[in-house]
Order: sequence, then structure tokens, then C-alpha cells
Amino acid sequence: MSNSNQFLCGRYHLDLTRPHVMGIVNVTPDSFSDGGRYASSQLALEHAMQLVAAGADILDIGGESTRPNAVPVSLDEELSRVIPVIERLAKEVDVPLSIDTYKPQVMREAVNAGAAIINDVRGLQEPGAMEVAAEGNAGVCLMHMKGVPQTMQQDPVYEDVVQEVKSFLLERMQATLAAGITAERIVLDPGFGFGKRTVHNIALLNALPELLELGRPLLVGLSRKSVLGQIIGSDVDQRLHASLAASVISAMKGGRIVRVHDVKATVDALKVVNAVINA
Ligand code: 7PM
Repeated sequence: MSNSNQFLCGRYHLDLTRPHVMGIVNVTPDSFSDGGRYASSQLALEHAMQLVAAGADILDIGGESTRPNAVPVSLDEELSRVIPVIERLAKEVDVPLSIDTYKPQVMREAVNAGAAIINDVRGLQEPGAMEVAAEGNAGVCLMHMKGVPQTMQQDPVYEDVVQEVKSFLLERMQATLAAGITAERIVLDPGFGFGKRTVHNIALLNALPELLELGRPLLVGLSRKSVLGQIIGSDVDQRLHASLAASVISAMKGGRIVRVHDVKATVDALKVVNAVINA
């Protein structure tokens, strides 16, 4: 077993030799009722508990600030969405909690509230983010994105997408190591759908073995994404089977964490992958 499968995050030591499932928990205001903040916290908590019962190894909690085309969320709004949920979950569940944010203040308060992983779609490039990540012992996920969320899907162009993503991840990993964060606390993510067209996403999925040469575990987020919709021609609520195919392919090609909405189905699919990998 290679040491590069160990992922240290907070008080957790994950052995990623077995592919792990990260369940997505979105904390967003309920648009159908005026239930307010308490209602959306409650919904997120209940959803998170269901994902753990379904076998999630990690929970990724996000207040929607990182979403492409999303209405920008203010710092105070993002904090008031995610921090109460993290505080409660840290007491209720025994899996590492990840905070999906690029904002240093949200990272700091989330870690203080019990988050074990900082999942940053900007790869700790926001001023102050690297320092906050280095303060504690949280794990970090460094993701590649080309451009900025508002415009990144408007005809992104690459000469060689695999080399560009690989160089970027190497540079961010080196910056993170230089800040005093040890290699075992780092996972890398090619950032599917973040400034990539379908051909780029497919090329990256095929190139996971090459990205593994960077020496750290890879996190893959393809669940329900538009690249799958492009391939099968379905709306976002009809992408379960395509998402399962993507998770299976990711794990077979060396991906070590899959970030998904549909945890139970993914856990079952990856059990089949494991039976084959371990044979
Ligand atoms: C609209 C478009 C809504 C895209 C939500 C999304 C990733 C992530 C997201 C990923 C890591 C989603 C995305 N995607 N963090 N956050 N990797 N590390 O589908 O691929 O949830 S947001």
C-alpha cells in the first residue's frame, strides 16, 4: 500500500486505498417557503444525517458561493448558512466535514466549528486563504478552475488541457507545501466543469492516471454535471445513472474521493469496483 493514499484531515486519518464517497450538502435558503434560516439549517442537517446513514465517508458542506453562475453570496450570509450546520454536525456524526468555500473567513470559522477539510475551488489563491489553511491541521482540496465562475464556461480554450491542469495543480501543491502544510494533508482535483468543455472533461477523466503522478490522491466531482447532460441529453434531475458511470470510471482510473449527490447508489457501485480492484 502506497503512503500517498493517506489523507490527514483534522483528527481523521483516511486510508484512501479504498475509494471514498464525499456526500454533497448544500445549505441554501428554501425557495418554496419562507421558513427562514432555521428551516434551511434543519433541512441541511437532516439531509446530511441521511447521507451518513447511506454510507458517506465525508460530507462537503457548501453555502453556494462557489457555484458557476450563482448569485454572489455575502460573507455574512455564507457564514450564517454554513457555520450552524457544521457546529451541529460535528457533534452528531463521526465523518470528516469539508467546507466548500474560497473565503478565508469562512474557512477559519468552519474549522473552528469542527470542519476537518477545506475544499477550495480556487486552490487557496484568495488573499489570506493559504495562511488560514496553514493555521490548523485541516486537510485541503486544491481544485483547478480556468477563469472565474461568472464567465468560465464561455468557450474555454486550452492548448493541452491535461498538461495545463497538471502544471496548475503542481504549482498550487508546491505553494501549499511552502506554507507549511504537509503533503499528507493535500488532495488534488482537476475541477470538472470549471472552465472546461465536454472534450476537456473527457480528456481529464482519461488522464487521471497521469495526474496521479503528482503523488497525491485525486478528488473527482462529476455528479449531475452538465458534461453528463451533454453526453446523455438529460436534465439535471435525470443524471443519476450517468453520474454512477462517472464515479465507477473515476475509481477504476485511480480517483480516490468521489464527490456526489447520490450517496447510497454510489456506495453500492463502488463496492463492485472494490471487489474487482481487490481481486
Ligand atoms: C452548479 C454548477 C452548481 C456546478 C454546482 C456546481 C466541485 C466542487 C463544486 C468539484 C470540488 C457541483 C458544482 N464542484 N468542489 N464544488 N470539486 N472539490 O456540482 O468538482 O456541486 S460546485
